[in-house]
Amino acid sequence: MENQKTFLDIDNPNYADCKVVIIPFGYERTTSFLKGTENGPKAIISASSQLELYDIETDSEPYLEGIYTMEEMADNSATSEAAIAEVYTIVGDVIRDGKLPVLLGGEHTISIGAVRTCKDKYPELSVLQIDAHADLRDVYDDSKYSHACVMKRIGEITPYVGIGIRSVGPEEIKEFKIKRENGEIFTPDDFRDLGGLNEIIEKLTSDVYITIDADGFDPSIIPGVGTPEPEGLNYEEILELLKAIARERNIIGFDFVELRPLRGEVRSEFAAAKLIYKMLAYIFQNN
Ligand SMILES: [Mn+2]
Repeated sequence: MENQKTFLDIDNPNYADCKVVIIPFGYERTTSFLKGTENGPKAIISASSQLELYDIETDSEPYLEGIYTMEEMADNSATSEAAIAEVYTIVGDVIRDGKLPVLLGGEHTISIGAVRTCKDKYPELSVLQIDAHADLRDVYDDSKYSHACVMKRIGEITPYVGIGIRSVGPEEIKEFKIKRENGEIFTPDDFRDLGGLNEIIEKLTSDVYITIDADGFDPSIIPGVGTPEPEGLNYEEILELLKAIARERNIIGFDFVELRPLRGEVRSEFAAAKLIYKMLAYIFQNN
């Protein structure tokens, strides 16, 4: 793509000098309700040009760590399995280069490839999921790699904890209840009833990959999603959780998926871009 914008609209530094790699991967094929997540990465990157480079809370300028933005590489004619394999390779290369991958979707399916490759390098991997949906279906629309099956597949790779879950289908109820009972899934109410965040952090191993589905947030904060489920987590709640994990654990990569930009309404992508930059501030503050 010619003259593609970079995250924060900064000139791409030399790849070798960067600690962070932004990977735009707007793959969209199995989305259930409303299309448009293929434009998520472009919208987030475009909105990021309006961010200030200084973060007040951490008194830092995270971009000084070096942020490299790759070109968009998703091919929507590819099967889900092929897209997952492509993400596996791209994220794997970034991890092996000792850098932090930040994957932008696209539909949630792509996170499977990222988790698989992180698990290769970090056998003690665990995953934190922020999402409105349990995504625990074994098969959806005849596919085991639908975005509605993503946490079922990820759970087969490595342990995970899901936060913000408030939408569960009949075929997911049994597993949802077991995981909720075990403290591996928290509804927004469960999350708010916790005395602190330790109960979540204790479930996470030393090396953590974070997958953020935009619909985990309340739709008043991020309305640009396919299924804007009410009663989501607010921005401050998610920031507090991410800050605590960055302090207590080694975050080895993260993704932000399922954002569906709305015409004439930049709130969603701006909140996403700011959250991503905040994550970088928290991660490098603790390194
Ligand atoms: Mn979701």
